[in-house]
Amino acid sequence: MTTDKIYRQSAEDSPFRFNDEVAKVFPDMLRRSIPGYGATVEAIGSLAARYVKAGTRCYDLGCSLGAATLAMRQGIAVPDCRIVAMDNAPAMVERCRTVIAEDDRQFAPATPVEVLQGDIRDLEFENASMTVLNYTLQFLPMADRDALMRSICAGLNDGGLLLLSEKVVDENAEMEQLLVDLHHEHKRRNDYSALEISRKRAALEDVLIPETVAAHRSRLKRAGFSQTAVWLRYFNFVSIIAIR
Ligand code: GEK
Repeated sequence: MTTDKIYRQSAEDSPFRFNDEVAKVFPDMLRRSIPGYGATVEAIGSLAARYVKAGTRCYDLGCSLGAATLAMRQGIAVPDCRIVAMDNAPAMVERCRTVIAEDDRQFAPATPVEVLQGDIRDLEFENASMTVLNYTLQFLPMADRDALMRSICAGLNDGGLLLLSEKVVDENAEMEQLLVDLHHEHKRRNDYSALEISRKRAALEDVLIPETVAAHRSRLKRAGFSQTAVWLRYFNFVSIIAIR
């Protein structure tokens, strides 16, 4: 795994982009930056084993290098399924295709994966039993989030599952400050310097727009999901399951 050193030297203050430099170090970046990321990927496998139905599709939206896709593929216990993985960053898609091809070669898994380059806002969802938005919705303009969620819900079969993970913001300013501090302390323990942490924070400003847990849950309800639950929370990182 290549170590993420992007903000060690970077003097420029350009906004964060999912480019080749980021794609190269991405597994290390997520592992050291998102508390609970590994637990989330593991749960995606367990949920796939429970929720994916024979003859249906699964979607991994903002798939990056395909970590959630691989977890779903390993978890699926029924025949005739297909996973559609999409990302709009060419550097991510290129590497993701290599990762999936290597998995195909080594394990010859039963479930095919199609890796598409494109915007998830343009994707048409159908006959889905499981959809994953693992830390992706937060990068979409606020105005587009409701429509995407409605179309994801409409494309799920009854009883189908959405897993939504997001960085969130707390309603209470004091609690929010504490959670941000704890997250930064976590990053310090994972060998990011204070300068790297503050540079990355500035680069993500206006790129990653977090919402409250309540806002996410009410959007899910508006979109047509019948039940939602927060199954994981680690500082200001949350993972929610929603059933259509
Ligand atoms: C994982 N899910 O490892 N259309 C398609 N892709 C998009 C869009 C869009 N409109 N906006 C952003 N992306 C992954 C991690 S990373 C999370 C997801 C993070 C893509 C973007 O290119 C990037 O690859 C991904 O969403 C977000 O489980 O970096 O914090």
